[in-house]
Amino acid sequence: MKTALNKIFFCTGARNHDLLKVFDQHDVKFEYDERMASFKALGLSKITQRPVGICTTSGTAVAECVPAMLEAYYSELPLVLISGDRPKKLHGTGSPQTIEHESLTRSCRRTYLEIDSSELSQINLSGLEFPVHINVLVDDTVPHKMELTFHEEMESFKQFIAKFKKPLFIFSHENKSMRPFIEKFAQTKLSFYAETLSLGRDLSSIKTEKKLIELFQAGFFDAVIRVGQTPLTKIWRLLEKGPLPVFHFDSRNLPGLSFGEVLPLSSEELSKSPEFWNILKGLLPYPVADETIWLLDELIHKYPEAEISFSKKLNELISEEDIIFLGNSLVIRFFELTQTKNFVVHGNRGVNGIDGQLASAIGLAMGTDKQVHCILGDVTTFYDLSSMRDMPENLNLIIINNKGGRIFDMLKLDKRIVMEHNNDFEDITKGLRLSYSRDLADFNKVKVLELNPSRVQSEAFLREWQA
Ligand SMILES: Cc1ncc(C[n+]2csc(CCOP(=O)(O)OP(=O)(O)O)c2C)c(N)n1
Repeated sequence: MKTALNKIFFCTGARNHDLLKVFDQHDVKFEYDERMASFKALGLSKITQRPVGICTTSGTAVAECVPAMLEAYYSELPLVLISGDRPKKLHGTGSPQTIEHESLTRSCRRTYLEIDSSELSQINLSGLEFPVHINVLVDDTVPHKMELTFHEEMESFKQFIAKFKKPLFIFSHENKSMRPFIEKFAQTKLSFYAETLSLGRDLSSIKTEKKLIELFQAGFFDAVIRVGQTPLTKIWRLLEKGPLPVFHFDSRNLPGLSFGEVLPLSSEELSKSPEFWNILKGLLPYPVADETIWLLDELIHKYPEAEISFSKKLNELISEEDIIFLGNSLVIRFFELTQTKNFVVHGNRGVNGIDGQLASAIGLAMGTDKQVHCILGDVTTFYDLSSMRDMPENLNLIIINNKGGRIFDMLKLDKRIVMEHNNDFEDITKGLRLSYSRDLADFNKVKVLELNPSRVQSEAFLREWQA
């Protein structure tokens, strides 16, 4: 940037990752809690009277900066919030972690700039009125020609289906269980991938995301039909590059992609629609042999201390009677990968923020007599530490402490944003008078169970799994 910032608090995320290079010449401090980081920035700007930056990923991360920006606004302090955002064409579509950033800071900024990532290095802060919010549109997609169309009638689906022979059906999640719909769909013998939050994971005919991606990349499918809200699977991000036509059934009337045909119907409405089931009769079932589950079993035996193996063990230990709350990022992915039981699973997948997850599980537990198991990563747990003071009787917390935001390792991003650490939760939990163990044998006996997967085994597992 033209005017050097006193310091930049860089809050880790995939969306703003590419902006790191702009700050090569700056004093960068890595953070993962935007609320705290922006208050640190505030304190620093107070004492130095010079602009201090906070750079965040998209979604709730931006909202977490609002309290410090408000304080800066009324104290007239030079805070500069730089948010990484999805490209314009994805705004308002419900695409993963995409929300309206501009309106979030309206009451706490004096300058708002919306720029392309290539323009960030040219920004000159002198002369701007503080606090400043710079929203940077980071584009990682290849432009494509497919369109977005909204429909009201099932006839549009009939016309869509008529063009294809091997569509892939993806069932993601809704605010109610999609299981009754998925049970009915399974009888058609058509292949489908049901995510864990659909509550029909165990019924999925395509057993692993690995198989799904293999088939997808081999050109096995000729179209995609999605029922539910924006999916979690990696396919969704691959689809944005436009390789296949997509039909969306989403009661929010959101495509979650920049293209496709949308019909605002929920799985419950589809279940009751004779037309929908009649249309499906025009498709011939195509069997998918899924040998990846054998490989998964083999690797779980070979690497018992790997994170995926811990996930499998938790799957075995948790009763189908209980409720599960899953945090981002690897936690939910690995749980889905190893799930074979009929679980009731919740997660905050509206905009995928890692903030407030333990608090969300606390609220969930307050509304049920059932036992709730909240499984979170270490960074996600640290983000919501103060919630630990108030854990209801029927809630236990399982922390998968893999010593950093390992999702960024998986995505092969800059190592610095993993924020590797050597912390554990033992003293914190004991200080809060919560029973604690690191031994899986104590599952259901302690309030907080911390699991430390072996890094070496986790990496070896993934290497062989992804080969
Ligand atoms: C509020 C917010 N800030 C930042 C992010 C970006 N983000 C996604 S996952 C992640 C790290 C999560 O780490 P951890 O909880 O340890 O889980 P792991 O990646 O190891 O599975 C971050 C910082 C986000 N989703 N939400």
